[in-house]
Amino acid sequence: MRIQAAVIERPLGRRHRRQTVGNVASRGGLTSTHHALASVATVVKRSLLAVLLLTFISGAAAADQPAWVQAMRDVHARSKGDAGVLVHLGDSITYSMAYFAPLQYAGSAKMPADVRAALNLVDGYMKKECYRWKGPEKGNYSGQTAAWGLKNVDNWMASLKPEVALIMFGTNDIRRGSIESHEANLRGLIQKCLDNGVVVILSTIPPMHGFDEKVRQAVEVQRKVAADMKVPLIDFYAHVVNRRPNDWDGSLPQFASFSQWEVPTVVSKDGVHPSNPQPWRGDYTEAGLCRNGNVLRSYLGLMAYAEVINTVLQSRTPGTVSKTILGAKPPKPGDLPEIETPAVTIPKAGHLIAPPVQDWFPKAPPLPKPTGEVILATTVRELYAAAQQVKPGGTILIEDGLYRMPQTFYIKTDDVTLRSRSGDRTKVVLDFGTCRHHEGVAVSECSGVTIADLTVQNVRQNGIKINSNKNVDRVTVYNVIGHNVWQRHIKGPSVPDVDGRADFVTDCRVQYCLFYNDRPKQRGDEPWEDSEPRMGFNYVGGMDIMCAKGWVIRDNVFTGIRGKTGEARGAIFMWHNGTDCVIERNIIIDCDSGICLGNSSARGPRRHANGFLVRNNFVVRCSESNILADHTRDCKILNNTVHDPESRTGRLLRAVHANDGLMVANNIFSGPRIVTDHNEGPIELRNNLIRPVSDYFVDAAKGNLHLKPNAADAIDKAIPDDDVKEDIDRQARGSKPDLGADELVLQSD
Ligand SMILES: [Ca+2]
Ligand SMILES: [Ca+2]
Repeated sequence: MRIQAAVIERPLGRRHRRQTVGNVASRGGLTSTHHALASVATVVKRSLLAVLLLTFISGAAAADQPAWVQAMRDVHARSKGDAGVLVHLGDSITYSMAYFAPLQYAGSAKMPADVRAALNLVDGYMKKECYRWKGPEKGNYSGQTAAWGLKNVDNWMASLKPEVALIMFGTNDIRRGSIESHEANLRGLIQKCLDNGVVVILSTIPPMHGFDEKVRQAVEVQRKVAADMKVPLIDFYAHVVNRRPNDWDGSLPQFASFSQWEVPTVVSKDGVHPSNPQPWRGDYTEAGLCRNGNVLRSYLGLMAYAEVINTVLQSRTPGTVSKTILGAKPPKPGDLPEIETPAVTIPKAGHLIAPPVQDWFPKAPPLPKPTGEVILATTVRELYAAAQQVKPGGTILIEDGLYRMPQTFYIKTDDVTLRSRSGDRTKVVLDFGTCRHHEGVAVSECSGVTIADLTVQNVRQNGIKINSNKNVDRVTVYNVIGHNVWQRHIKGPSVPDVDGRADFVTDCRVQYCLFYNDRPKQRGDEPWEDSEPRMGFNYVGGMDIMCAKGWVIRDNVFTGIRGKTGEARGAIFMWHNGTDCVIERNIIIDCDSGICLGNSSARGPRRHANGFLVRNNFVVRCSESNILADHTRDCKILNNTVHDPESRTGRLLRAVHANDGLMVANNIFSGPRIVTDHNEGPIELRNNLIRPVSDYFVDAAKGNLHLKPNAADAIDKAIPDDDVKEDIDRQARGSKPDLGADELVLQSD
């Protein structure tokens, strides 16, 4: 008898897959079937050795075994059920045909040897029909609770004659009732089973979107009930959250592109039911357990039931599963192998994202064909390899597709271009939703890099990181979409002084980009603010650049970049020694803050912006600060159209602290007022229109602030200025320029 027990146990000294890290002995499911075949002979030899060892130490092992083993043996001694009858009592998570039923036809499933051995044991013992016992007559149904279980368990015991019951209730209980009533009903249900000689396996419930605390309380109760009543426990909750601590929840924005069951994490898009993505159905290796919630739960149920057959029903010595799956120590993140990234999925047709583009937004002229070495990347693997191989001046062309990026993508080679082959930025999406790092594309220790014609999305912290502190200059970001990036779409940190003098990141260009988030930032978007929530989930912005010199930021669109309480950082936020930059022809709609020169929370001798030119921008409803000047020198804010008619703060322009030489001229501030009363010195305000003029604009609701012919107090009312020869559309201003960013050019002109 003990020989079989030893076969179920993980054989000692087995080779592991290369990626395996940490304490593999504490969990099952790592070894490929190839290894299993190769090691059959070894297993047999070791089994004999194991028998000898187990015989020798059997006295000690009995004293060591979990309390539930003897307790369940005593229950089973009173069994009135039929041998081999397993019932699953539960709600829709159990009723699903994706749970447990697929094990009946798992002949070709990808199973490590220990899982295969458990399945062989169950197959040989359990009545076949139990694989497919689904429905209220069989003890499981959608929407049900432990109270329902308690009410019906007598009927099930009479009609089904179970020998073992695997019980998981709670998900509906806690949505409708108290933890206390859940506990009372669960205890009642289990007690009835035990009183009637039915062996119980209890399972904790999985995490559920929006019910973090209540689920945790229920799980604590379930653990305590199992310990008190001496029944074996599958800690499903721990198996889920330890495998995917930050992204078990399929309703997270990074999974937006997947359908309900296809999310590659453990809980489906409804945030409640386990997922069932096709690529990992029948994959009982760690790759599948990490990504397919029904595979994970089936695996746990299988391993647990096999162990109960082994130790309780057939009175053998407990195996490894008694310590791992049915023990108190489910795997921790560090115990698990690195998740392999599957090859890119190339869609059959169409765009991968639907950005909020309007037909009047600036359109990027196509880039010239690449010169020099070209490397084509069509998979995630090839993409990362290309970044290693590319030589200075080379181009990495990316084939259309959605690329799930497993780690930060570094470019460290001078004059490299990273761009899509098609030139369509909506068809090459670098998605960092399942990335193990918090930054997307990073440029480091090199200059002259261009990133163009693609999308960067679902980044927890910085979408494009210009590591300006590592000697980076001349970066161009062109026709790029940034989507759902939860700190900064582009970040340039400070550059250390050289010989006591300010140093800079010079001559970068950001043009024809679209940066947008689908909703305000919230808890759970990125780990830093979760752990440090004093900014109220407002630590999010568009571009946040320090030490910029000679930058040009033009023809970009920023929209929906907002924090939880409306205090997000600027769409364009330039500070800490910024010098001689041009910010023009940008369109900023419904962000919390628009163009921010300076940082109120970082004052000191350094000026934040020196010699900046801010002209011909549309800034729409960015109420926290539409345009901010804070600690600047010799900056010009000319011919912008700012529209925020409902503003309570009046911050269509906000000039505070010292702004020496600031010139604000020919702008339209369509709102109640501008705020300059806390400015510490004189500034020049010249010829601005300051009052709500919504009816002057083509479509103010959508942010289109082009002038209509009735804009009487704007048309031809600007003082000509050599700094503003063109408008937001690059149309000539002529001798009678209009106020604001748009020159109304009629056919007859
Ligand atoms: Ca004019
Ligand atoms: Ca125009």
